[in-house]
Amino acid sequence: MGRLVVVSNRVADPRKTAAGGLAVALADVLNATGGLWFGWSGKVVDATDEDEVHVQQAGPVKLLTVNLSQADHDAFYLGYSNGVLWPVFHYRLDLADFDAGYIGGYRRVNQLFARRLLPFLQPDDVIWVQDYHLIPLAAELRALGCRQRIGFFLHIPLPPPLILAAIPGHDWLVRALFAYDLVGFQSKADLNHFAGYVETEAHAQRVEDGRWRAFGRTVHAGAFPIGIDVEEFTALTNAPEAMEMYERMQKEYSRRKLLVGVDRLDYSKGLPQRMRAFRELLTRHPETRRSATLIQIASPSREDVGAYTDILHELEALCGSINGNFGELDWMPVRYMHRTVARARLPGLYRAARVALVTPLRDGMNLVAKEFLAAQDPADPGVLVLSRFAGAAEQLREALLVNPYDSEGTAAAILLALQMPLEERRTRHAAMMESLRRHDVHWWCDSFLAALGEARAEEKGPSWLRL
Ligand code: GDG
Repeated sequence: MGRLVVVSNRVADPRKTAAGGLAVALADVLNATGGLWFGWSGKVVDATDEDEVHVQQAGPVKLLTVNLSQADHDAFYLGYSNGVLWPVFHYRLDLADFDAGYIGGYRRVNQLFARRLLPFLQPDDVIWVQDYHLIPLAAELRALGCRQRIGFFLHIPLPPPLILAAIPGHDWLVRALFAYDLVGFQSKADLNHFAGYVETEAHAQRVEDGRWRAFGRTVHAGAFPIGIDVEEFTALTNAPEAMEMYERMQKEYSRRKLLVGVDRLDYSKGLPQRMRAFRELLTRHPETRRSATLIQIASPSREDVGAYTDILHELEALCGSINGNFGELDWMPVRYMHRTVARARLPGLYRAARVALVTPLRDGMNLVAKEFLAAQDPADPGVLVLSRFAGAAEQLREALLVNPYDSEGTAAAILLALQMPLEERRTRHAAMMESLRRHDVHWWCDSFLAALGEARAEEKGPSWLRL
């Protein structure tokens, strides 16, 4: 294949494993093709140097970044991406801020990305655009004459048609997807929502399985559930920093069973609901009181978005009240930390836990669930309690699947997890590991790029260019 050009909101150096997930996944193919990675530098500056593209060489890979002006950052990043698309795509219309000014900034930054990237492109490049910040990027590139293959992957869920239709300008957004050759989703549910929307709202024709025709274009769409690099994560688990963390946790909690939750502090992750389920467990099953401790890491995230401050306060109040009501001088039920744990130590924490609570209200995939499984000792593995609303639940059927809105049901599943016999833990873990290995992050990357290599959107006319 030609050179791979990745475009995402933020850029990571694929040589640094601390960058995690996506960077590790893309490193091989970026290195092999001498690729480019283009995105925002993370810097907000005066409008004057917006035209610059910063070029950094990372081995054979070029990292290209642009700065954003304050106004663009506020409208594009805080406003439209995280104030409209993130909440609505996670089914939270109540949290969306449909300020009419945001969409202009969103479009402006996508145009700016297209104009800045264009001079670096070669005719046989394959362009892979990542996530909701950049939905109209292909259409903006096409408007500038770009004819390369362009694929798009949505890391977050796509909501059902009627929820999507609540966004002013939803038709514009979906039309923009038809400028891609291939659109990838995390799950079959998301793909079905796409099909439902384009067939009802845009009167698209399903040409054959996996292809839809509308706006004079035929686009390919499919589900490509993202995975983790199982080998890399196993190596991280066996490295000294993680082992040391594991041993410290084992010693500290030798008399109790450890439950763990690791999430970005985000309202989609269901943290207050999780705390209520844990409180339900302690209330209904007093025998769990001194024998279980929940460690909840809530790593800081998007703190300049209002809804995130609300969730922080709600979570702090719940943890405080659980500890106040149930705590003893020598036992605190919840250890809550609003801090980031070093990536090298995370697997040690996962491995020391008997139970992981991964209970988002909605999640594209959820990689924490997969990392927890990969960090376990197969001879004595912990149990995954997983929300049925995480994309990962389509694959990890042997987890204890819960409805996070149902605190009684979730509490019952946590109890089952705490009491699960060794043999059953092993069987469930082994089955899920097989799925994790089969569909790891390299499979995700290879299968998307192979499908993109075969997908070529047919064009009937230039009407789709008019966004
Ligand atoms: C989006 C979608 C989809 C978390 N806390 C710490 C920490 N993390 C790491 C985890 C994991 C990553 O962050 C979180 O990934 P998730 O998949 O759970 O969730 P999002 O950040 O919301 O990601 C999601 C994903 O994109 C990929 O497509 O699965 O559905 O929402 O890797 O380990 N890492 C460190 N310290 C922490 O405190 N080092």
